[in-house]
Amino acid sequence: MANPSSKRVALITGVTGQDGAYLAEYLLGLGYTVHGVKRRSSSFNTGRIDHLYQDRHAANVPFLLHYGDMTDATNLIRLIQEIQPDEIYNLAAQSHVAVSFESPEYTANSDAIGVLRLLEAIRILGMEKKTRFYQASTSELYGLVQQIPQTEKTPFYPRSPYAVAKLYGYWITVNYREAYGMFASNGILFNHESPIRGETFVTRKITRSIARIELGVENCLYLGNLDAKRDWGHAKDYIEGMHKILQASEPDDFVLATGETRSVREFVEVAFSELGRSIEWQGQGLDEIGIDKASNKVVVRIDANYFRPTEVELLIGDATKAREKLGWTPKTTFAELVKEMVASDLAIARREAENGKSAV
Ligand code: NDP
Ligand code: GDR
Repeated sequence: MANPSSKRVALITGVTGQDGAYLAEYLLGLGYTVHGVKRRSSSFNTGRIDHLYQDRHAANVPFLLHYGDMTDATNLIRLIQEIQPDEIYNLAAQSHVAVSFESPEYTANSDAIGVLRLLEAIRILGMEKKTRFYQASTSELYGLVQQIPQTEKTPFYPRSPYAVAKLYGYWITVNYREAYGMFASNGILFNHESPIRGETFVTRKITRSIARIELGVENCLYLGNLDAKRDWGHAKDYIEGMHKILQASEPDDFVLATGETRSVREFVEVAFSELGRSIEWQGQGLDEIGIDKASNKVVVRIDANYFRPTEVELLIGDATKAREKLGWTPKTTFAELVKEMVASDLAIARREAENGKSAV
């Protein structure tokens, strides 16, 4: 399966996720041959990339999927040997912070040791000089606020098993770069969202739920910490940054962020305002409620289960280095992001209502 033409070959782990889907589409548009690693699942898990898939029996198919798992070194070594990628984008991870408190060992296995498995595979196969490696690092590394805005030089203080696992991933990438001269880079990406964001991350949870409230198929949105602040950008902008990181003249680590921060509470308000609704907050702590002023109905409540044992309260990134060295800047504004997500979830909720799928 070695590269039959001069086309560049990329391997994406986590291709079925939000970023993997956008990145695969972007690289195909640039003329790459793209190989994606997907996990075996008992039900279809390729909904985000089905539109990219072509019959693999046709000649020169540019997009190919392979079964694989970050916890299986033999599988990763074999895939890299067969595919001979010029670029590897390691996006696969148990990426949910709250879930990492429930499954800490699995999270460490996939998100920390998984990175090592890929780097070792490159080394074992003697591909250190051929293959460029991108590691999906995260603003969760900053955790407990040390300084704002956060830059590549800000000290890390991870606050979840997910972030601790990603800390290992970050440093093992740096170490392999320094020890073996590999082109291995970290993108320290702040939160990025889109209409295909996983439904349990807070932005998508909000836009999906308020669309269903609008159609009367759901009554109330249940949330945890409304005061956490995040630097939210659009995933499509961020995957372009990933690609730029691997095209740089030298391997390095880069923050990608918008430089603006907003609370979960503000996200809720802006999302509801897209539907012409205005929210009034009453009460405090676990008893706080959000009331839709027009209907006087309670549309937001607090559920203690959505609080985390340790929280990351404030993230705001400074992407100056990426702007200056890579020419990367985010294009989508916060208002445009929320508008797009609400519109998309409204369309989905309408389709589900028409098909009778959206019982409360
Ligand atoms: P998603 O959760 O949408 O996608 C994660 C992908 O990883 C999915 O394709 C998932 O497969 C796959 N995966 C999970 N575990 C394994 C495993 N053991 N073996 C193989 N594949 C696995 O995440 P995003 O697209 O949002 O994020 C991409 C990467 O970037 C992640 O590493 C995340 O931690 C990181 N990141 C994300 C940010 C964001 O705001 N989105 C910010 C900073 C970093 P399946 O579809 O089968 O579940
Ligand atoms: P995060 O994203 O933890 O930043 O990790 P998430 O959307 O899950 O949480 C953001 C903030 O919202 C608060 N919150 C809730 N979160 C969820 N999921 N559900 C709720 O009901 C809820 N209520 C309040 C959270 O406490 C938190 O403060 C994401 C992931 O994509 C990671 O993989 C990535 O590394 C980071 O972004 C950057």
